[in-house]
Amino acid sequence: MIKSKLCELLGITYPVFQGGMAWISDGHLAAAVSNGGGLGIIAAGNAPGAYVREQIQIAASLTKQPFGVNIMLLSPFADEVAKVVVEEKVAVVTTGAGNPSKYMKDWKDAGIRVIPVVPSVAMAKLMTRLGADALIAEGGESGGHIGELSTMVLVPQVCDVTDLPVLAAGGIADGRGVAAALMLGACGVQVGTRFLVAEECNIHPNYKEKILKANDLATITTGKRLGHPVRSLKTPLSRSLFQAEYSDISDEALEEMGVGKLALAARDGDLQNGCFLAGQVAGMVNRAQPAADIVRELCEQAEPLLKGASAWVK
Ligand code: TUI
Repeated sequence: MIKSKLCELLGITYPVFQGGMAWISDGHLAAAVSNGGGLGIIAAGNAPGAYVREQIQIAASLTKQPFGVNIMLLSPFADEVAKVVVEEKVAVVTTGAGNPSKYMKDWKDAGIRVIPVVPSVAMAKLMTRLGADALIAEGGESGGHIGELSTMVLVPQVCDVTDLPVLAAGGIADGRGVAAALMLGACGVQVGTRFLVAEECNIHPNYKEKILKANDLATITTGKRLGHPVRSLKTPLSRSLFQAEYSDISDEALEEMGVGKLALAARDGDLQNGCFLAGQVAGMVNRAQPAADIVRELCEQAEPLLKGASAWVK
């Protein structure tokens, strides 16, 4: 059984978080992951506080295990959602796409475990100083909004500057990734893309089919010019966003091209105009399963690899 200090800190069986994916990670998926012994996470994305409150209540009705909420800091509703998580007494808050400093004191005073995504060593140091409970070092292999560094180089450098538990994210979809993350110094992982095909993941079937059919080169990064690079599956939309970035179109018009496209993918399965966020591991995700099986399999596959690691040492 794979165990780490993260399991003790949060009262979870397996050191596996399900990434909070905007328009995708709802109360049903989060509860299924938490019931499977990992930490399920509801994504606030760009949604208002009332939606997040509703999803928290759904998850709480479906599981007695702890679960979390991810707050996307670029959201116009971030302040509102930051209050909802306190009122609803959620166990864990993760943050993404920005600096959560201004909320940290309120969350800590409410007894919430605060676990920010850090894309750099500087952010890891700052979050450690401000009292985070753990850190998620997310590399650019991830789907969605990404930083500069890859998981392989980010995780050890973050581990070197903090005593907090570190989770590795980005590029992890099976037990080999889990074992490698632990070797880099992490004591847990966050996985997004593989949970897209979980049976309890309520997205359009076209999205799941695109993931199951994806190969190693199926993703593309767009949005660099606008300062927020985003990784998604190659589609007519993402190819035209990519081309537009190197044209003389204005930043405002480029920004406008991306608005509302996550919902078109997740809710409507619009293969032409949707933005299907996914990590580079999409090519490794070949089977739909219950969320609990994904959590267990990730850890059970890592066990023999870690036990066998001594074979390298002569
Ligand atoms: O947040 C994510 N992934 C996301 S958010 C999202 S919704 C969105 N859609 C369009 C454009 C932008 C966002 C889709 N996927 N992952 C966690 C993450 N956080 N990755 C990178 C960061 C990050 C970046 C900068 C965290 C902190 C940070 O700090 C910058 C600073 O100094 O303020």
